Amino acid sequence: MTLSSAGDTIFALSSGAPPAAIAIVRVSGPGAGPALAAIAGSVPEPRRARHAALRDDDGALIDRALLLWMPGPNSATGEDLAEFHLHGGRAVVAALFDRLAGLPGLRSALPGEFTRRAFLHGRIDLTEAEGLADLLSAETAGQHRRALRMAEGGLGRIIERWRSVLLGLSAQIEAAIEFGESDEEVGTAIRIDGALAELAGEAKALLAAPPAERLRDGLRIVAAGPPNSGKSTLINALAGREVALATPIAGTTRDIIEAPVRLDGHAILLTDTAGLRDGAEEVERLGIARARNAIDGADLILWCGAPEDCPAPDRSLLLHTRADERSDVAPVGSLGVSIHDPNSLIALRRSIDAKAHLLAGPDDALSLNARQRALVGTIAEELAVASSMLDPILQAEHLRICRDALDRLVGRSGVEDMLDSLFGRFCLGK
Ligand SMILES: Nc1nc2c(ncn2[C@@H]2O[C@H](COP(=O)(O)OP(=O)(O)OP(=O)(O)O)[C@@H](O)[C@H]2O)c(=O)[nH]1
Ligand SMILES: [Mg+2]
Repeated sequence: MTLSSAGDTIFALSSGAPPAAIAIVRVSGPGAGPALAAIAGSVPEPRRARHAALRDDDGALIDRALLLWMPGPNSATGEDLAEFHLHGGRAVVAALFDRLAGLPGLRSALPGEFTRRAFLHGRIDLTEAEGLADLLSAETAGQHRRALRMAEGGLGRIIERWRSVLLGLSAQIEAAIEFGESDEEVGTAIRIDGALAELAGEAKALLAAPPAERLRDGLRIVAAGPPNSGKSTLINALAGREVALATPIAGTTRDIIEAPVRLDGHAILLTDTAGLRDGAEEVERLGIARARNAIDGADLILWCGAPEDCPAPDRSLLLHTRADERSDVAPVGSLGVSIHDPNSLIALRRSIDAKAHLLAGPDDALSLNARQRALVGTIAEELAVASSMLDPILQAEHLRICRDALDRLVGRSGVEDMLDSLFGRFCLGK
């Protein structure tokens, strides 16, 4: 998709689906001012709300509405921008749409096109656009706060600081290359090494934060263990509904069963798996292979088997399931749970909540998505390599690669291929 942002003017309903109390229609591009003049008689004072009658081309009244006029480049999109706040009835909105579509150079916007224009005009960088996309889809308080931090330029500002430090260091290296070795330059090299190591440390710290996908798509919590250990029953209890079949027959669950739930404010993807055992028949074996994959990809495993058999103790909560029926007591470090003992389920939820808090990290942390992590990873590596190099020419080359990765991070270069998929995530009118 190629979009010319000069020349054409876009419009869309930016508020929720009608009918609603108020509908907000945005118009962005060079035709926004003429559209206001044509429909409302004149263009209002910039950035001041004005009440006016909206009229069709034959003078018929469409609605009385509040108008906003935000001339570019100091507008959300960086272009001339008009907003109509009208009554949110379907026919009212449809009439305004017809009127706008009849004006020369105006067309309906594509999903995310307003934000895309804001990015193309440098009003926001790519990390802020990514944060906005997450903000629009945020459902939990944690997702909201992280997305807001990104949308407000939390990462963009760090990148800008790194850029200016790197530019300064590159200049020092260039000078060292030009003037050759001397005692003074040895001093410069040490200063540069220290600064590079410091930046590399910052990059590594960013990478250590929980990935954004974990918060966006939910923590993956997987119930696993031997057949008949009560995994499906547990998943049903946690989900609060019958997600999976639970029967006394060992090998009931064959496939992966996923249930997105909200537990104490955390978005969680609960996963039930086939019981692990040797010598199962073909279909069950396929299910067990899937169970092992789910265990590998889990953020947290609810392990329902013997503690010594747990495949990943560092990512597991050890559970002593069906506790009411057993004569043995829960071993140290295991939590006894019984479906018939509400207190044990409350204790389980508390343990899950504590783990989820740890996995999600503090609410004010910056969470990087896969694209951002790959680039920050490159930066951390290149900085480490550069600081270990003695040859300033090679050092300069590694710093150039770092600067290139920084440009990609904020969308200054090499991002054409991902813009469609990013802005396609936005709703119409954003
Ligand atoms: N008394 C008692 N019975 C339980 C408890 N949890 C599960 N059960 C019973 O144990 C049997 C097996 O439970 P499931 O949840 O199907 O076990 P599973 O681990 O999913 O089994 P597979 O899918 O075969 O691997 C069922 O009859 C459950 O009703 C419990 O805490 N107490
Ligand atoms: Mg089961």
